[in-house]
Amino acid sequence: MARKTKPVAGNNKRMPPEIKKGQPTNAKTEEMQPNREVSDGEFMSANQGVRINNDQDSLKAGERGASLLEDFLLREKITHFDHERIPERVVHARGSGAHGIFKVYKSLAHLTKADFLQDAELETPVFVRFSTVAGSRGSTDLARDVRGFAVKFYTRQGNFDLVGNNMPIFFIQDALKFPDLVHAVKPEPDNEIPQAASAHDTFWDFISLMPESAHMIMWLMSDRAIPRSYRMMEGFGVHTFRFINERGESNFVKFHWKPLLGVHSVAWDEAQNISGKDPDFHRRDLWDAIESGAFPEWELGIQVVPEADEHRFAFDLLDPTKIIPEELVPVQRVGKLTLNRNPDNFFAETEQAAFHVGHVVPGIDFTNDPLLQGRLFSYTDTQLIRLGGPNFQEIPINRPLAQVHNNQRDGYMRQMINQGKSSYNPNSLGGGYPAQAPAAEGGFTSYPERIDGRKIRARSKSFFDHFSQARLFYHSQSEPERNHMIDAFSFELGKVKTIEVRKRMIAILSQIDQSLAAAVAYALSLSIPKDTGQPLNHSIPADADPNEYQPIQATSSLAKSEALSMANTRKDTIATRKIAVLAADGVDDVSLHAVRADLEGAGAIVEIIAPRQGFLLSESGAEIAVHHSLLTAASVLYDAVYVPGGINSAATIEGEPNAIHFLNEAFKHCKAIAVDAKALQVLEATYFAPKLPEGGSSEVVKEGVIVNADTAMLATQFKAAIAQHRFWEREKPRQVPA
Ligand code: HDE
Repeated sequence: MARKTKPVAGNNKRMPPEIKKGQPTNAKTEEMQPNREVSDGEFMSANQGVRINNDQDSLKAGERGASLLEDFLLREKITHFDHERIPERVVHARGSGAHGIFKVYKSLAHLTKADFLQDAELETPVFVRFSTVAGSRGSTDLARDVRGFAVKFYTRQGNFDLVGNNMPIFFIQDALKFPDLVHAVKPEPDNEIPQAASAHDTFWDFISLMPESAHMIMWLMSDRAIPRSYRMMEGFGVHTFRFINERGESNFVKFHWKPLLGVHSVAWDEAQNISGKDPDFHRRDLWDAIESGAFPEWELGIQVVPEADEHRFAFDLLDPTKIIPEELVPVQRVGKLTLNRNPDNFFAETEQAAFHVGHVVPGIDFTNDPLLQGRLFSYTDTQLIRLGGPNFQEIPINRPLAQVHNNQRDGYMRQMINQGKSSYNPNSLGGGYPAQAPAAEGGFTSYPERIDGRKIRARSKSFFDHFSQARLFYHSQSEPERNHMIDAFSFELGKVKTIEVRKRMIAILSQIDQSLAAAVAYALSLSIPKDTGQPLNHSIPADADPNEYQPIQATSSLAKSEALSMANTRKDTIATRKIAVLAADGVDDVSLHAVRADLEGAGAIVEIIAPRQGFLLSESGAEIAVHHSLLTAASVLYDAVYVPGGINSAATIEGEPNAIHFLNEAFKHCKAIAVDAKALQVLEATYFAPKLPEGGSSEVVKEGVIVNADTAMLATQFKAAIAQHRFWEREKPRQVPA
């Protein structure tokens, strides 16, 4: 290690030699460079720069004496350590972030003057943070929950944050109810149980009294709430926003993110297992994909509604519990987001990232959605407590690439050194600067929406259809997806102890779909309650007429929407899918390598799992590196499994209970399974073997289980099966004891 011999003034301000080996850079990641620290080859120093000679022993009064108060090195180190933690986010505490870039496909000038949406050549740096909502910072990634999908665009006109979720709607219609919702879903206040789970009394108590949550609950009980990967989920801006063009014309817009790998989920039983085997599953998946160069990509989609069409729909565009079905207003794909660089430091970047739905640029504006309006207050407020003061925008990950000049001053941890005497406007001593920018120079002007109304605490009647889109969602699901929802409701309500709450939920479900309500009621040994005329909605102002607040019955103009079912997602790639190969000494070289090469050629990640760590010896005596032993791997961490041939290998795997469990579980979770016909004995040891045709056929393809003696053909069939993601039809018998 090349060490400096003499202290050099300012040596700890030296810029690191390069940003991060092999990682793409962009204007934002380069702008953060002066804040990066690299210790390679450097001496250790205290915070004031003095070099440290002994970092092992505190200063004592004699070798066995008490520590001295004088020990500034001990005090500084311990004090800093004591203050290492900041409050976690009150919601969305658990998350993972990454840097990337965004490019629009072609100019959207006809819709918006936003600078970053004008030029297909322009690359806008972004930082994205994905999150769960309810759990704390250390909770499992695989909770049944909404996922946050927050994107910070560092545009030339300032930061634009699209702070969205992986579901296009929300639980409540008014921000005033947000603290209630969050209190209900968080662990219960007496014993702080359960962590990162909605399956408990307080959540369902609240939901069962709030029919406006019906649509969101359908999404939450669907497989969307247990994504396979952050890279395989959609994102939505949720609220209706506005685009404003140069002529000052406004169009309503809904934002979508469409993942290029398709939208995929895991099974609920699998999610619960992953939570134990690898609670960092999504974080690891995102990190590994970016490190390996398999950069996650999404297309930005927009649904545009001309202002004149504001009242064209049966639902209110301002109601955040409603989607605009894609059949009514198609999603135009207008640009691409690519995540290509992991953060250098989780705390500095991901934890300190401060998103705000109110960070907008000229060309993008708000609507009166009452949820959006409340959010416009909350996000700055929450950073003040979480990041400790009003200068959080100066933290490297938050500071814009656009220049900042204003008369805001001082406060905790101020970094900027404002020169000059004047910190007010108007001023003459500072030459009148900083000057207000005319709109033509990028000065933000709010859309002059006409508003004419009385000051009133009330809700528009147009917000009172709570069930038609909940029904549309349910009816748009494939049969397996509907079954999963029935199971999810039965699970969650099954964890609720208060029978009254269960009953109220059945009453709500019966407003959405009778067969759904009946199936869930059956699982709980309840019946669908007769219509007693009792109010369904309990979220009513004190002096209001309860009838005024009850849901109205409406039918959607659509019976189904294809876009709502994950069954209709793209299934044309196996890129980044993880494939386990169960092998042991004596594995057939061709059977292993040919299939492996084919899968890897298609972008999949293949890992060898053997009885022991280290390496195994193939039939020809070649050493093959082992990724995991059967002890450290689990089927729930893979998308598919392959058993290659080789007499000794097959005999060993057949005799390994963990390997047979691996296959049984992969079958139970409906994954693609391929077995070289020369290893058929392994398959015969599984639980599901009897479901294959008699006689040990050398070619079987059934519900994603492939047996073939011809490895080339096997690889082709296997790839096609993996691209399908899951074979849910296998769930029917539901007999697998894994
Ligand atoms: Fe948030 N939300 N939210 N939210 N939200 C926060 O801000 C809030 C809502 C969303 O990765 C907090 O910095 C209110 C909808 C994401 O850092 C807080 C209301 C949507 C993230 C807050 C909502 C979101 C947050 C907590 C109802 C989807 C994580 C920490 C009016 C469109 C951002 C923070 C990140 C975070 C308030 C509803 C998305 C407390 C009051 C709807 C993705 O300010």
